[in-house]
Amino acid sequence: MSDRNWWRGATIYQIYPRSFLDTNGDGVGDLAGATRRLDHVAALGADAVWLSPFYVSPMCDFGYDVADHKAVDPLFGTLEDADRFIARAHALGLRVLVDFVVGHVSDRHPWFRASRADRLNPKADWFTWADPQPDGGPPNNWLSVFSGPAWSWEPRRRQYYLHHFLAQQPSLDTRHPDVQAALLDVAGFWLDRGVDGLRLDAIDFLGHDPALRSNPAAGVDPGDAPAKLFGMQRHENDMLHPEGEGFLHLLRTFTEARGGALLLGEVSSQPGAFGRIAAYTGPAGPLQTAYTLAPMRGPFDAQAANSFILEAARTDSSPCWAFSNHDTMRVASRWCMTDGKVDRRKLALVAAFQAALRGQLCVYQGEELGLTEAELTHDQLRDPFGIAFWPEFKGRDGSRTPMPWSAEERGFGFSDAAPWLPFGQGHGGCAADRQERDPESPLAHWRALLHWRRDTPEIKHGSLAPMSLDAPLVGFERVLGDRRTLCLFNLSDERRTLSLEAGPAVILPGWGFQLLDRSIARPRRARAVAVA
Ligand code: TEU
Ligand code: CA
Repeated sequence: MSDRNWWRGATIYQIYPRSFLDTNGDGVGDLAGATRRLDHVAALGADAVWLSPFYVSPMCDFGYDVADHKAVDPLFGTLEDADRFIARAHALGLRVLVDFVVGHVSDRHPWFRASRADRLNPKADWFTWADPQPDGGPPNNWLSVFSGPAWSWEPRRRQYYLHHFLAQQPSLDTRHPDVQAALLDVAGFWLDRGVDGLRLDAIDFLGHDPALRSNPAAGVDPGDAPAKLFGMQRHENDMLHPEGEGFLHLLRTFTEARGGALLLGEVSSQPGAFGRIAAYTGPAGPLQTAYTLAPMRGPFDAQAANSFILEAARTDSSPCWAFSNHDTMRVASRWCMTDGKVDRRKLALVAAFQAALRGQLCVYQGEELGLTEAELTHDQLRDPFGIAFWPEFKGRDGSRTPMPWSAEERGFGFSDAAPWLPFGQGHGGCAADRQERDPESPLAHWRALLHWRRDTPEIKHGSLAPMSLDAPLVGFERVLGDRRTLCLFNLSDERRTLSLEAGPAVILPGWGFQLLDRSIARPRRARAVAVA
């Protein structure tokens, strides 16, 4: 495997720096803190780390509103701290991905300040500007993900500008050659500093209908509250336009010419997400891999698990599997509860399922500790998205609370000061140091899984053959040459027995699983029949 292919089958650990470790006592995690805890990430068995934004920002969207791509926000440290982070990661054998917010900038970014000044300046067309309707209203009905219209009025130009997210996050026109050049320059800046890849934010939003036609009304009622509001229309014209891929191809050509870099895309949960992953990451696609929030929107039952298995089996796609991140309810609370309590069997099963899939993995900080979604009161919320949709939807802060490192230490080893968000309920008891001493802990389990994945060629690099089992059992086989591992999961509380064509029956306790090395046992394909 050439060095350029290091990312195949890799586990990417996501650090949300604000909440990882605070080293200067201001209650906010920083780059020095992230560096100090990289040994935890390496010991876990990760291959790479993705750092969420740490650039200069007014923090309206906690760093996803970048005001200077080439400088570190003083809250997080300095450029030297970023260099030290990269050097330490490399010394530990970890690759580094930084977040690249390609679709928009902060309204305080010099690019937008220039663009909004008048209609004739050199950056006048770097963003999407449009005249008002005759009644003074916005040019069309497009909505912002973060509530309200996707258009805001700019009195200096007497025009509206497009923003798919906050009004403080004007959307760039990535079709504009000067914008493309400016973005490639940013990518080059970070590649020159030694980063190995870029996580590309919200790529489904890069292209829209050039004629700015309104979206048609939606006929269906989507499940969750934000989707309900955002989903009042079908996103036919404001996003998912093929033109959006143009810049991604340019970026790929650019990174390939510089020795290669991993491009990890973030795909929205709009219908057809896995088809888009295939388009982005297949043979003609611009990216090596991409994840979607789509699985995180639904339950984890046999039907859902089988649909993930089928997606992981596709040879025309290279998905990255993420079950938690800073945008969504933590997986422990979403999929792993029994009678209102975290069920360690479910935590272990979901982790094993994820770790056994074909593709790449994203593991979000705290997921390895089995942290639950924190319950916050309205006045504790910081996320503008949560504040806008309260109380139907509580936003993303519940997944962004600080890491508990030490059960005994003040501030659970995260900070001496009051943290920027409170700790989640019971998170002190989940502290990393306590789990270090517990061989049955989620941390111990994750470590074992990720090392197993790394050391088992068919799990890291093999193909995936789905098995057709009756619910509540699901399973698949991973195959590479004459190596094969059978991965079986029981998604129920009751013990199940499985008779395979060859070999003894397999017993799966309630919420149990088996990862069976069948390399030597037999040359033919297993056909399993479930027996209750
Ligand atoms: O997320 C894009 C995206 O579509 C999400 O905003 C999602 O719809 C939302 O979080 C609801 O769960 C990326 C980043 O991951 C997110 O943190 C940013 O807020 C967003 O882009 C804007 O940059
Ligand atoms: Ca700090």
